[in-house]
Amino acid sequence: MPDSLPQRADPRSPVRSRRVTTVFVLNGPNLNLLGGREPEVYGTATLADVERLCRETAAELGLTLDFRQSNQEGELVDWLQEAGAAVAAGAGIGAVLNPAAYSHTSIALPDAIEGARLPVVEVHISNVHKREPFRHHSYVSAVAAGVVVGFGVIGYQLAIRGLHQLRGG
Ligand code: CA2
Repeated sequence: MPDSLPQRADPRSPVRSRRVTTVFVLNGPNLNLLGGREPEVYGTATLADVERLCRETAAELGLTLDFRQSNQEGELVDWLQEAGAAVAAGAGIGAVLNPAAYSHTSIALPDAIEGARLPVVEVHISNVHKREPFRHHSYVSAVAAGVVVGFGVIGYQLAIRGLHQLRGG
């Protein structure tokens, strides 16, 4: 074959199996405080503990974990767009998102998820439906592929597994 012709990837090539596939886990405002106050609502695990749990689950599924937390709505929007671009490029399966209080207030987060065509599983540590009425509605749920609520921090592991299954296992 002449050098000038583009080389097509051989689908049986071992190079394909070396592709890194990322699962993003994105956390919203105040989740950096986990493990401190309100243990009766959120348990005693810290966000670093949650990251360790997610890393274990991602590794079991052969995924690379990209774990982040921000108190800024705009930064979360940027990260959702980044995750969407990774999925479009075949380098990511989607995102597990705990939007925290922005679940109940933000239009920008669901707009970003839809705009980026990002598969998202929404997770809440507490059972928001057992709590104050203002926590019963999430704008994110309408654009999420699935929602995991009330299982404590184990919910993150369930969400990663669910997202992985939804994306074809
Ligand atoms: O249950 C969840 O995961 C929430 O997303 C947590 C948010 C809350 O606004 C949502 O309604 C439900 C709050 C995250 C703040 O976490 C804290 C942890 C310890 C101390 C204070 C806040």
